[in-house]
Amino acid sequence: EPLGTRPTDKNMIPPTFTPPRHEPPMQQPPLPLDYEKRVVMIPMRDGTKLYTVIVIPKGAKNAPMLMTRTCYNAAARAHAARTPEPAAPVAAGRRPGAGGPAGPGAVKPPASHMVDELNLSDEVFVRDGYIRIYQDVRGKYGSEGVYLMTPPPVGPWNPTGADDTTDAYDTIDWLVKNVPESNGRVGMIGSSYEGFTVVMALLHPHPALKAAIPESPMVDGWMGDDWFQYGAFRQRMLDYFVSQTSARGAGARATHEGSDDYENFRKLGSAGDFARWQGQEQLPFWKMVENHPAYDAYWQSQALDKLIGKADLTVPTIWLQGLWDQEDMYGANHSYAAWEPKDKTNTMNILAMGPWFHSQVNREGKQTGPMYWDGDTTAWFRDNVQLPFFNMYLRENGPKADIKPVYIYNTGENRWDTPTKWPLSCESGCDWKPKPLYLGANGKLSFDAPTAAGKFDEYVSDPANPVPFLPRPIENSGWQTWLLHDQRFIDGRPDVLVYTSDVLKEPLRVSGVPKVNLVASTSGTDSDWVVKLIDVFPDGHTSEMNGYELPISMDIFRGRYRNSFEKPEALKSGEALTYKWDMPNVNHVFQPGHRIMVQIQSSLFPLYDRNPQKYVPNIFNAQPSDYEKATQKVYHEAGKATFISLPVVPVDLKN
Ligand code: PG9
Repeated sequence: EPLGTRPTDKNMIPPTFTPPRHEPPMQQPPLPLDYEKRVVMIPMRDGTKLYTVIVIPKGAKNAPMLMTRTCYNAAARAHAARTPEPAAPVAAGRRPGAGGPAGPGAVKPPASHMVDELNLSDEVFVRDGYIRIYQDVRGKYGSEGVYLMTPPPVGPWNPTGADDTTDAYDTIDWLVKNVPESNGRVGMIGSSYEGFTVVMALLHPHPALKAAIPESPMVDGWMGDDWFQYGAFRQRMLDYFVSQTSARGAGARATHEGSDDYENFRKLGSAGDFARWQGQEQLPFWKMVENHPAYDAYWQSQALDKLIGKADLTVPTIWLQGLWDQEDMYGANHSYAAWEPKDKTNTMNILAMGPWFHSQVNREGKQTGPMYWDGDTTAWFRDNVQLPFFNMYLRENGPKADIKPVYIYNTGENRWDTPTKWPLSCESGCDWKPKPLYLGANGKLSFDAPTAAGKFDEYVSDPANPVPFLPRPIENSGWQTWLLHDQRFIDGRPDVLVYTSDVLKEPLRVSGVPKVNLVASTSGTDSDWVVKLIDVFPDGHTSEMNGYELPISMDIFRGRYRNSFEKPEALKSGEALTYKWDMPNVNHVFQPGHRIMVQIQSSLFPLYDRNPQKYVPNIFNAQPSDYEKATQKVYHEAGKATFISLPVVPVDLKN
């Protein structure tokens, strides 16, 4: 009998079943284990069985269950087999994190303690006696069925009759009946794709699902999570299509010709050309993306924040994401906003935004890029928010916890703020109103609206020489923290406009969503616009941050979607047009001595595919001859003011 399985139930793995992953080898396991691992195939309503690993502390009784549904290999996720830690705090920096594809941990022998067998992010729950469950989504790794990546909910775009809502429901139903050590209460947690599966479960939750924490969930793949950003395509995600959908287990490694993706993508033309070169024509997911470049019914049908808005709020939920989340910056806060009107007691729908990159909540949180925080912000969050939150709802007569409606890190003052609602400053319904920060002549940025006529700045955007999002060569390093990268590497380029405020004499606090109002023209008929809000650190000090240009919010917008995300239109060449969009949330204090900077450019390459700047119906099929230089003008004149509406609040505001 393989270690970790106990075939005592008809739903346990039949003896003939060979899981595609290796179970931990039997060489000298450091017995005895203080936990038991059961691997079960849980039947769904359509007969498909899903591979599920249930890790139970020895002697557990009445224990809460915490589940993650994953596309990243449940066997490996439940077998991090971390090296036992020396004492904190030294240990914290050396611990491997969770929340991504399985690493080499998958072939290690089992750890003798459950706390070492599982991930860092599980530690608080293991120490508290939780049963931890990992399940492969249908069609991945040990689970039967067909894998559709982030499948739309059952409906016109998913006729299979099953989705991650029904699968979560059926799994929870099975768990409450078949895990006698449990108290019948289930929580769900997971980041990114695993966060997507949590959100799907919330659309029609099983009554035993008592609390949920979707972390950086992928919610709307077109508006701002993973695949597109306001219509600009994240072509570097093409590799993910290959790794996820080319095999049931770990997929193939996508081909790249050279070591610099800037060159790899530029050379091959459109993102479509690159995908075709990689052989993606064989992958159904790529075909869907290729055929749906705009925000049509396909994408709208799977915009989970819109569906959350229509669902009843019955499960207390913490919507969590990083303030520098380079992959899923959109989903959690929009889902929070969608449910907020239904949270009559202000206790059920909670927003948490830490000073983190994507999924950092499951790793160490003392530092993000160049920024050092006040202690380990992620350990603090897991100990002081996640655990008491789940304990309150997943234990019988769980201890009442003082969970705040909002946790948002103040990245300028290095502390958690816990206001009663979010945002603090907005056009309507907030205590404070935003203030426009205007571009002006001679690269000036100020709160004074421009009064002169005929003022603009111009640059030539050349698709043959796009603005890189990181210094070249662009490989994988730097990905997690690129959103915090010092923007000095770019601000001397002639195709990047830079506007800077005077040195601040007083601190300035911003707490909410900066909104772009860009007035610009292009000599082409389509264009991308990138706007960055930057905190410029003072120079001349003995600090690593001397003169650092720290982006605190940035976004790209594909011009053709100016009037409609669903029906793109060519831009009128040479006409000053207004582009409006919301930037990612900020909770920041620009300190005295700092300056505020805004940068504007027309590409962020090769993260996003190039806009040919000549309107073509589908940019995935743009031909080399469609890529044209364009002269871009950004206006800062009376009646054509470009500004960012900053969510300013009083600086002495407590929280
Ligand atoms: N951001 C990753 C992802 C989620 C969903 C779809 C595609 C990619 C992730 O970290 O899981």
